[in-house]
Amino acid sequence: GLGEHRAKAERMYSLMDGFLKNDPISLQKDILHHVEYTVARSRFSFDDFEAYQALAHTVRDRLIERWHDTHIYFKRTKPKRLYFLSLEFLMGRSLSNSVINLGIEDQCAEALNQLGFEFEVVAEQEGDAALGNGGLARLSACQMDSLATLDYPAWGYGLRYEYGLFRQIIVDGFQHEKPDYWLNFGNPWEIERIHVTYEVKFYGTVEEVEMNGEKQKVWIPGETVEAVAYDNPIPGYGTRNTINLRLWAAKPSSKFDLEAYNTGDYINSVVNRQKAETISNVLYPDDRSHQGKELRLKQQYFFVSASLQDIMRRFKEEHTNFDELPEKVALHLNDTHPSLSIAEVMRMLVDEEHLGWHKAWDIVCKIFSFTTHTMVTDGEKIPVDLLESLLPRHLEILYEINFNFLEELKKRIGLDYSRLALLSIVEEGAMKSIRMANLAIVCSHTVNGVSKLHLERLKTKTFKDFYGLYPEKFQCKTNGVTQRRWIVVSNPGLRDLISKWLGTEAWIRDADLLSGLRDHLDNADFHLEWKMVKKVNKMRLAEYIEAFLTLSLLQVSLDAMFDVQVKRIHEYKRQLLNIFGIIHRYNCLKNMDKDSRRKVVPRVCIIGGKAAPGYEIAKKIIKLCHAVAEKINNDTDIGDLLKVVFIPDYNVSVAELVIPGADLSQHLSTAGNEASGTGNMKFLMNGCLLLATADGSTVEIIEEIGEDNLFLFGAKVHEVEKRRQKRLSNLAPLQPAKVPLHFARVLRMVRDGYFGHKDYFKSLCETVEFGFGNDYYLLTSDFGSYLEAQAAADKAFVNQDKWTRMSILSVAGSGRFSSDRTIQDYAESTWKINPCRCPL
Ligand code: Z16
Repeated sequence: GLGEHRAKAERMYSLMDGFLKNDPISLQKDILHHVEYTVARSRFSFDDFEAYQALAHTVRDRLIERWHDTHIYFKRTKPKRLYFLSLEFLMGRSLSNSVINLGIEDQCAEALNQLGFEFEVVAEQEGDAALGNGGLARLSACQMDSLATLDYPAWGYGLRYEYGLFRQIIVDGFQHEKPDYWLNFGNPWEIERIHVTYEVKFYGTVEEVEMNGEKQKVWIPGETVEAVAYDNPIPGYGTRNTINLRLWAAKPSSKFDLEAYNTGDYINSVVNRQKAETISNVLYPDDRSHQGKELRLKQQYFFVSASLQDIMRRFKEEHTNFDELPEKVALHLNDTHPSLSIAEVMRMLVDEEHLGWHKAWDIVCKIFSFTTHTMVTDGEKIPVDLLESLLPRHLEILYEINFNFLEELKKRIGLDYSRLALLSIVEEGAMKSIRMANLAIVCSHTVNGVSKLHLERLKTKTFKDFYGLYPEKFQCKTNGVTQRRWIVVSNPGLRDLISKWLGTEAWIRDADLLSGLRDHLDNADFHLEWKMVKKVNKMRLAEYIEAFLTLSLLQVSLDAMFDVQVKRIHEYKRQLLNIFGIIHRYNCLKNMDKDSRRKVVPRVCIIGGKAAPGYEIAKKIIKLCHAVAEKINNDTDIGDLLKVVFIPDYNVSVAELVIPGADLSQHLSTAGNEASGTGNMKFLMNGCLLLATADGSTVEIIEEIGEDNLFLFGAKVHEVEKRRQKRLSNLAPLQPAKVPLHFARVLRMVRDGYFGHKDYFKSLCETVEFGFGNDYYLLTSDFGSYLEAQAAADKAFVNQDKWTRMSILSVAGSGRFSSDRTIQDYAESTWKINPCRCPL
């Protein structure tokens, strides 16, 4: 009975001796314990990596305690929960972030010190968790940090890819891809839940059966795979709350290939079991193109099915009536990738729970919300052929959803078939397919854009027709990044400086307080300390560059302006504009006399980023970058005045090093192409000035810091369309006089082989030439304005006082770009969830 239960609990408690302690001595004991019993090394001899492992396990134990308390508390209070569904999470490293959010960084550092280790060195041992491509995936990671910190009862769901995003190796200036087997050295940050498993089914047929006198569809699947849960605790800052990121791995089911066993083909059936594991094997490295591959569809459904079984099981443990689902469950679709969830929830409610279609549809339309991350209309599509064989029942459900939708639509807009065809979830034609965005929009109660400009484009272009139908669905939730990782973890010097001058650390939970830095804008001591912090970060970055590029014995001067462009390589992000600008700068330097050269601001131009393996033009951009670097860096006539560096294998932990060390950062997308951009926010938070177009979230950064506080250039969104049309209506190639002279010269140098590899660069040059690529991204017409912005940056850098003021004002204006603001907005206006703070 109850008494017995209490006695047992008390006995357990006395055995546990309360919670784990966080003083340096206790931490030290735990570290040594893990050295001996987890890592199985001698406590008298272990290296930095083993120290990392032992410390990671020590921290993990503390995370588990809080994780448990949080989930017991959630279970008891039964709040409405948010389920954040995303196929990608770019978590990076966990040690520093966890230690900071747990508030035990000093104690850990001291514990390690006494054992003869240094925290920074130990933390460097950790590899990145890179289960995502770029902005979208890192955004998910920042948002998990904010959800935990703001005490929201949220779960993240994702896939535990065995191979994350490929590692980029540069050989002779060319990108090569190497697999990222991140689990090789173990992963202390996950908890394997061997008992949390679900069967996920594929293929087979749909049959109609009689049930209680009614006809009912049932899916007879042909293949079963098992999903195993791996839990990744996400600690909040300044709270005990620690939420869960649950990632699924595929394992062969005990039912797998039973047939072959029975027929005696033992060896082949064991070999075939491997097929199941390949589902969660590898992350697709294309950040925008959708290829309609079966394995990708399998991944999506595997993820959706396992997550929804888990979510429904939890709901049914706490509630009995599906009418309560919308009050207790919010499902968020991070882009279209998980939108098969819609068909899956319908299938569960109709086929398994036997709700009527309309009742089920009514519920489904109240639980989903959707964020889109793209400006383009040509979104994700799933070929009907693929669905028909892999998920036959889901295809039927999707057809029925579409049929009902179109019937409703006809009542509203009449028999306007061309409009109906545009809005339809099913695309007819040579390759009949399901338009995932249309599905997500029709069924979600909210469709979110990731910046004001993005939302505006969604309303007037991308989803114009849907906006006409459901204007109330369309909302803006401008992206943000977490200041915990992007200042506290990555820039400890700046963290201390900010806290000292604000007189509080409260900005770590409330980024709006950063505006208080404006009070010290004219303080000379503050300026001095500010410049010192940047200098130290530049030194760290310089060391890294020099260590990486030992072959060319590159040295970089700390007096130079560190100018950085790091992000995925894409034509629309215009790394090519940057390189052309560098070549132009080189030409100018070559034509200068000694006297003029003395007045030049030295530059270190740093470029980094991965190209999707199949994206030929992006790969040529990387090669061009190396070819230009080789020419310029080896020109003794140029010396320190200009250096070009390509940083290989750009990822989260490289970003943590590069961003704080940058003076200037470049965000060059042709206006109207970058949905938001989040790199700009990270640089802003680190006191780095922006050189940017008026695109995505930069427009809102300007609202916060003013046009004078960054280097703005290029065509505005409304001008881009006009220029494109003008360019196409020109029947003859642009007259040389009309192609800005400098641009023409730079282009000619690349085309004529000044940097070698003439044939290889031909198609790259053609993207910006008339009659071929037609310069779709308008490099030609933006080049002049780009050079002017660069000149303005040079001029500002000479006046270090002015530069420092701009830098301070950047950080002071970055508060709005905290993901805490984004998440609070989502919670209140989209998900309708409340904080649920676990008591101490
Ligand atoms: C991605 O990272 C983004 C969009 C997309 O369609 C696919 C991927 Cl993998 C990015 C956007 O390009 C970027 O502007 C935005 O800041 C980011 O998603 C987060 O919203």
